Amino acid sequence: MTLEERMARHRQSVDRALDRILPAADQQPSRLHQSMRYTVLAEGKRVRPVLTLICGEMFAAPSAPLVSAGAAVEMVHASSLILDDLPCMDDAALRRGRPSNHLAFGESTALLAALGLLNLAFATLASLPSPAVPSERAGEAATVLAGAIGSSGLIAGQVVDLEAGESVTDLKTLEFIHSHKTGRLFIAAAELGAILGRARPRERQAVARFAKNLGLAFQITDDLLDATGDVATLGKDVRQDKGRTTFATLCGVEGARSLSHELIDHAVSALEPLGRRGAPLQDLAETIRDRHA
Ligand code: GRG
Repeated sequence: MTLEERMARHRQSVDRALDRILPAADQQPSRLHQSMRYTVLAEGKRVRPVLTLICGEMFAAPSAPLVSAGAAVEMVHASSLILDDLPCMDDAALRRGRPSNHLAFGESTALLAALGLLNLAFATLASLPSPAVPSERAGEAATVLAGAIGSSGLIAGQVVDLEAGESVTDLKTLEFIHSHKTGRLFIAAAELGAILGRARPRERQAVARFAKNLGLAFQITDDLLDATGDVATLGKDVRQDKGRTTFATLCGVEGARSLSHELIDHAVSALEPLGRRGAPLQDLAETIRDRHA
């Protein structure tokens, strides 16, 4: 199976699970549930849940719980997108090719939808225990995901990003921001697959190192696309980073590109302990090296 076929299959199973897990659009309070569905079910790349599913399959994780874990990761990601777009944060007007959640539903509903999604993500992990998934493993998955989001994870990255504002930031701070805002959820996504597949510590460490490097490379390519891409292809505002320090402004377009390639090389070398089993992850890394959207 090619990587494209594998990714399409994973995206489809995650989308089906999300549709099933999310409250129906007409369930009261319907505006809130519409708002939750609006961002999660909009067209996104689903790269984080795909990472969960590829890692889980690599370690023969049971399929249904693996897909649910991928859906939980995507709900957290969508929650972070809604929050990130709010006027008090990045104040972005366009997301996933549509008006941002707060522009479509109002700020208070958007905020509550983001909280509803977070809650639902953890409820989904709490429902994993079954003969195939002992409760300690579901608990470990929840602990990893909570750690990735919390005040030492995405939230830390966002706070430092907001504090930096438009002042010039050094490379170390920029790396801190994005290894937290983006990297931490990539790592958790990969680790959830490894946890459900009962990977050995060395194997879990390998996928976590892979995801750490891939997450940062993904963010750098995001900066490059913001600097060089267009709204129609990306489905979100471009040149949003104007006035802010990004990898592209700090290192120049070529410098940022070579940094992202270097990180992808590191990601691929992290897979060595996995031998041939790491091939789908290596292919995934190469799609990010070449990404245009
Ligand atoms: C409590 C969940 C939570 C978060 C609070 C708001 C916040 C802290 C963090 C913001 C994190 C964030 C939105 C980082 C940007 C990461 C990024 C590269 C987003 C774009 O991801 P893609 O390109 O988007 O995968 P699609 O739409 O394809 O899924």
